[in-house]
Amino acid sequence: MTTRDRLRIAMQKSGRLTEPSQALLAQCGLKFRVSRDKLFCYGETLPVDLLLVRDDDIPGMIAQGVADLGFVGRNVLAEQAGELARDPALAPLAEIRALGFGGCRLSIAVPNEDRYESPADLAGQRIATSYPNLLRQWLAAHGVEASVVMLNGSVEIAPRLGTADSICDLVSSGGTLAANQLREVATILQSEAVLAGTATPPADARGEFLDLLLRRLDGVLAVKDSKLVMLHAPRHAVEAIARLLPGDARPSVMPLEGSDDVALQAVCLGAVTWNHLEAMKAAGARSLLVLPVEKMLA
Ligand code: PRT
Ligand code: ZN
Repeated sequence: MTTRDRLRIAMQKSGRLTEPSQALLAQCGLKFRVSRDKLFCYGETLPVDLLLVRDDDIPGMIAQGVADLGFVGRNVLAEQAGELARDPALAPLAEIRALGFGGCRLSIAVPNEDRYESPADLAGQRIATSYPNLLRQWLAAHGVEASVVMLNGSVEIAPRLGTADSICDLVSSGGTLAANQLREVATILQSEAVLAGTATPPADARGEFLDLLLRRLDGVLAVKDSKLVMLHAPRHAVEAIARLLPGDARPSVMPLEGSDDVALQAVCLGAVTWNHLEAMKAAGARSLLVLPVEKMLA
């Protein structure tokens, strides 16, 4: 077991997850000094440092103890975790938190003109993918025998090149599939960015920093889609207005001096739309304000 007195988080050096991962850490109050080679960031506000690497290397680095945590797509973690777990010298991995960005799905897609009614239609096909383990698991679970063609990139052109019959790849908008005349027929995994770590947290000082980081992360994630709604209203209208707040919000009500009106405020989960505001106004609310919420400590 490695021991260190600073926590190390691996994250993607440059890619889709880089900016949102860094923004999340900034919201948790972490600031970093970037090394000259831009591969290491020294934590200035907490003993938490960053390693900037390729996303594919992150699960292995955590399993080897080079990093304690990582921001990585669930697709990458799930693809590698099983294989890494077979090596007794490596620490088993776990998804510690889902982070709510980098959303996508790992799906099977077939040429538009091909018939597909059930997984059995893939029997005997060559399926191109960068996720051979997840694909094989899914095929086995559906009792389908097909051959898996491992490709590291440009998976979606394989059917047109004739190197595969169908594919299994990440999809978000679906634009890339459509541009390649492919149609999504089955989803293997719903993915998003996750905080990955070891199944057992470090037993030394890093465990404390991990707890602190998780408390802050939870405070940020809990209010990520929340808004603070503030308004004035006659006391008798409060109940009706409270029912119109989105997301089962529990408002605080404060008397306004020298008047029968009250001030109401509530943290609402989910979108607060113009329709919500107009309905509350019709119920007697005035001076409505909607503000973003940055962090919360219960
Ligand atoms: O260099 P490095 O190895 O670190 O980066 P990378 O090129 O392997 O990863 P990167 O930055 O492309 O993706 C990092 C992670 O972002 C992935 O592991 C996923 O968890 C997540 N993610 C979210 C996606 C997408 N959305 C996505 N759309 N990863 C890839 N794509 C691809 C998709 O396969 C398609 O080819 O983007 C293309 C556009 O998708 P559509 O459906 O919107 O057209
Ligand atoms: Zn990668």
